[in-house]
Amino acid sequence: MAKPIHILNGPNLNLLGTREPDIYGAATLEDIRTLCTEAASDLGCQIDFRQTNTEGELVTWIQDAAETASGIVLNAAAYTHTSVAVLDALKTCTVPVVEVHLSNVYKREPFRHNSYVSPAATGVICGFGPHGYVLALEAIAKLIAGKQE
Ligand code: CA2
Repeated sequence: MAKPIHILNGPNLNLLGTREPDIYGAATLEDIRTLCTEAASDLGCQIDFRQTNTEGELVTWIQDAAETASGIVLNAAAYTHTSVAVLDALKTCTVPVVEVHLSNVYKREPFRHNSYVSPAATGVICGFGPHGYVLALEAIAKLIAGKQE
């Protein structure tokens, strides 16, 4: 049985769909979970979809995923721009890591232009809303399939 792709979401993403629809759209995190479940089914892979508001929990999940996942889709939310701990945890991962942001962070405030995740990520997707998660799953599925060839 292939390992699942872990989809890890950081702080405040549980509020999606309730506030700031002009920036983040109307979809809730549950809508994104459903979208990812459907995309994973089409791609023939399993997912483990989670959200946390705490930095330590996110770090622990990244450490766990390094052992138990075939790849990581990570929207670290605000920790993207602040967390050396998240970067250090990602550096221990040998599986593909795709950094995802719903919004185009480069069109926003300058403090969102720096990412502690990007130096440890295989690739970055931002600005495509929830569809970015599907693009990230497709990218990881392709990388995993390429390794098996
Ligand atoms: O665009 C993204 O996906 C972000 O990772 C979202 C983070 C933000 O700090 C990053 O710069 C970009 C914020 C997530 C908070 O989401 C909320 C949604 C609704 C209401 C309040 C916050």
